[in-house]
Amino acid sequence: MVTDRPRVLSGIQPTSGSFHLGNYLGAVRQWVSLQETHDAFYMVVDLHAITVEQDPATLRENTRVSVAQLLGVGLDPERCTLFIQSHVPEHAQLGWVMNCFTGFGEAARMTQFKDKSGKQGADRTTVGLFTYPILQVADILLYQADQVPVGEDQRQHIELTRDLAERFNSRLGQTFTVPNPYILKETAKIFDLQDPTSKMSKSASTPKGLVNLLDEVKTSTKKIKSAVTDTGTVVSYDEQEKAGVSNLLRIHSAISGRSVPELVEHFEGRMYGALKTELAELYAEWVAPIQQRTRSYLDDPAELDRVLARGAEKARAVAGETLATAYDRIGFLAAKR
Ligand code: ATP
Ligand code: LTN
Repeated sequence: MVTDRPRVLSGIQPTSGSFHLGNYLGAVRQWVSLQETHDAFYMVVDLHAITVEQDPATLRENTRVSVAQLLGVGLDPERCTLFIQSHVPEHAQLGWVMNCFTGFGEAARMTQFKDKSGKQGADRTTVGLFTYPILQVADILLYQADQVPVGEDQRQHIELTRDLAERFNSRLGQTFTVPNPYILKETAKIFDLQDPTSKMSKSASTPKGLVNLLDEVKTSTKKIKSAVTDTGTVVSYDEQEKAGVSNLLRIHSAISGRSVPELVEHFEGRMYGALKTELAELYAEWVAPIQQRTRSYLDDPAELDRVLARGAEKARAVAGETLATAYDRIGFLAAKR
């Protein structure tokens, strides 16, 4: 499809049986709305997933569940291109090229690598985890993406993408679009419900503050109702002094569509319990149809395969063209058929 819409591209890892509320509000929700206005490419990044050890059967299952969930939350294969990263070999190919354009020190400054490798120790850290952001650069540049909808934690990787695109373009001629991050301030960082100073993450030390979209609704509503707040009583927005309450207000606002000031007024004279109970109810109502749609996609593997085959074909058409141009600029001798 030829379109003059700006292009967006993003990816999510199939490293868990369910996306969490941070993934959804920080990134995937924007994917759904951007498919209406942009030429949108979204992928499940299984090559990135193996930067930490994966059990093969679980990876395969989580990849399917990820695709089903993306459809379940509202991605429409008629409106966007949805595919699996490993179905498009150009990612690994351009990834190698980008490795050769990245300084070792430059890669070593990536904070997410430092955090993750620090947690797991040098012996358990793969070289793949080190070059992870460079593969992400290739993901983005292959599609000439104008914008990349992600959460705040990905900002540095998008900066790296910009730097490498500019470096390649200035050395070898205009080849890649220099992308911008698309990060919505209100939902850029959703915090853990038990530790509202840390981002909600599947690798948190305890799952108590993590809301997984596919968990039993009762489990999640319980977590919301026991979210950590503070010793005050007045529902108001203050990221420093009331991190927990502010996080709940932001989540409420994103799901209900009501602004934070409006919610503060709505809860005037009521205590934190009222906010938690209302949010738990709101969440339950919102997530039920998502779970149901996800399940129905999982029950139809043939349809899922069709969506992915079409997605890979559309993605390869774009990625192949960019890779050919990049190879030519680099000076690789063209393979004659
Ligand atoms: P996690 O921290 O749970 O391991 P991740 O960032 O390593 O997640 P993905 O699951 O692939 O990896 O993340 C997908 C998207 O979700 C990214 O755009 C990321 O920025 C976003 N995201 C992850 N956690 C949050 C959060 N707590 N708040 C906002 N956005 C988030
Ligand atoms: N590192 C990202 C996932 C990712 C991505 C991408 C995001 C891989 N490739 C390309 C945007 C564009 C993360 O969310 N952890």
